[in-house]
Amino acid sequence: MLLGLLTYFDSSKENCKTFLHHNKYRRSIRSLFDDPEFPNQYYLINDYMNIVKTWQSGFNGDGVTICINDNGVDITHPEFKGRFNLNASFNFGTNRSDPSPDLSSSGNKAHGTMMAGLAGATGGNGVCGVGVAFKASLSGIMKVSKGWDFYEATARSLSYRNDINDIYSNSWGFITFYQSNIAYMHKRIKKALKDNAEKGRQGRGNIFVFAGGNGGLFNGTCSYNEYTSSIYTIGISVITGRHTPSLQNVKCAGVSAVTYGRDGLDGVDNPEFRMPAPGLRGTCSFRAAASSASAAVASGILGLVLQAKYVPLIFSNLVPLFNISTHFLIRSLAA
Ligand SMILES: [Ca+2]
Repeated sequence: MLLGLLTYFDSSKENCKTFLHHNKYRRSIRSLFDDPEFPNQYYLINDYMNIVKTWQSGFNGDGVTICINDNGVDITHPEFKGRFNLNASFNFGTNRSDPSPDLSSSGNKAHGTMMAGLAGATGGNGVCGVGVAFKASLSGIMKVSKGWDFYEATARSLSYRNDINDIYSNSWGFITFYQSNIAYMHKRIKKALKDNAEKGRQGRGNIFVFAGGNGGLFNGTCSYNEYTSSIYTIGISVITGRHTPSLQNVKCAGVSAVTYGRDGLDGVDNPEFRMPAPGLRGTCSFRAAASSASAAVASGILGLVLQAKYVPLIFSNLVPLFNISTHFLIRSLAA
């Protein structure tokens, strides 16, 4: 680091000025919110995804509803106060609208809560960090539970209140042989995605974001993942704070974009690459990682873009490739 700085300052006076200007800019960004972990949210602070500039243009997700289709969301967390829409939420475990996980038993139940925070945690409340679309409405689906046919429940989860939910954020997938993320999609689920991408949101089309998968260490591919590769979904992979692909990344043509995230192999305490997000019972967690996290960040970005209804933004913010999924995305955004 020191060597890097010396080299930088040694190059020219102009570079030195640029460096100081850049530092001043970053300090000004860090003062935007009083949330204690905001200064550590490198993927927001570094502004490579243009998120801060988009905020400063007046876009924060207001008026957009992002549905976290996951293992439930702890709606009592202060990061969601006043912005959680139970009318657009459903719990397949209880058949009620409250998607909060059952905290009376053990298990990893914070996943959906963290994803909701990455997409839309409140900014400026002095708690934990800031979500990308920090004024979006949030909803949650407790996805699948006992008593439901998996395919039926998944199809319903991707359709629930498609008149209110604009974006369905899906940070889940399948780990199969050789971590290849092979995922068969039942025809009922295919129909739900097609119908909603074409006709949901009063005919403007719902947006479906899916995590690319985390089998990269095992040479996994998402080519056989019908969820990521569907023409009706936006598949998201992850790059790290080192500006390199996560070692967990899977690759395939179905991936529409990457966002900054955290490599799951990095320690949760590494302050350089933290992704603070609400945990259960009012806590602040640093465990969010890999393509789950990047998909949630992408859902937040799409929340900003949907509010802006400014299609060219997506090319600088999110989508480097034009493929048929992007066609449906642009159609939804422009409607
Ligand atoms: Ca906060």
